[in-house]
Amino acid sequence: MRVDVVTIFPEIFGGPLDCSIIKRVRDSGLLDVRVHNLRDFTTDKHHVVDDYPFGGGAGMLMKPEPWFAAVESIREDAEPPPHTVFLTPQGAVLTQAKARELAQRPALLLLCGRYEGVDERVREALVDEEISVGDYVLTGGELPALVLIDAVARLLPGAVGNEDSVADESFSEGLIEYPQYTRPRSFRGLEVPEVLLGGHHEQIRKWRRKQALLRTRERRPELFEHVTLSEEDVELLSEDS
Ligand code: 9D3
Repeated sequence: MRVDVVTIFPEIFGGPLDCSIIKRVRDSGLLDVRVHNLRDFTTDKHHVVDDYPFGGGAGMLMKPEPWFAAVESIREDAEPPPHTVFLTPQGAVLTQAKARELAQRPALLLLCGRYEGVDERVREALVDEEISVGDYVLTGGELPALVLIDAVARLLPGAVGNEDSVADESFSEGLIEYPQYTRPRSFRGLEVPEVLLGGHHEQIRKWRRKQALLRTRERRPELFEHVTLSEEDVELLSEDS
């Protein structure tokens, strides 16, 4: 997958994209990320990207011309034509389903806003889809773009370690995780649940499923509402304790 990013803070992207799984996916050639500085597409001496809002109001807006120049330049160069996503608090909240959908695209173009927002004509003319990462206020679209890249990169077919964990995810879809333990089995008087030590795989599977169901009901009732319970699930939930 090819991902182009447009931002006034390209330096934000260096660290996160150069570590861990994303780094590996990039090195393997499955993911090609190119970060572009919006200021490189200005034509004035001071590389100005913002201006006052018509009609007044607090703060500055991003001017349309550099966005049009950047997107048009990237589209000329990018093959195939990228699906263009604007990261904005007004967008639909990113979900795992959306990440899966975006991971199918051969090319994405991510636009990161700053200031109070972007001239509306940028969305109208250049943007296919608007995405938010949640209902809290950030300072711009750069961290959301990194979140999106991270969520998508690990789903790319062939991404290292992809197969097992991604399959596991569709199985536990809509549930939060069961409790997990590693060695030592006793630590400061805190014990690992007996069932996990016995190697009885069917019992372990049922215990984990039950824990995931109980935890989801308790901690994420809005997720639990959407879970389709199997006969076994109903039975697990009706057990004592
Ligand atoms: C406090 C400013 N707000 C006034 C109504 C509007 C506003 C403009 C720009 C709020 C945040 C931002 C910067 N944020 C993003 O560009 C952003 C974002 C976010 O803040 N939260 C979650 N997802 C995203 S995606 C892009």
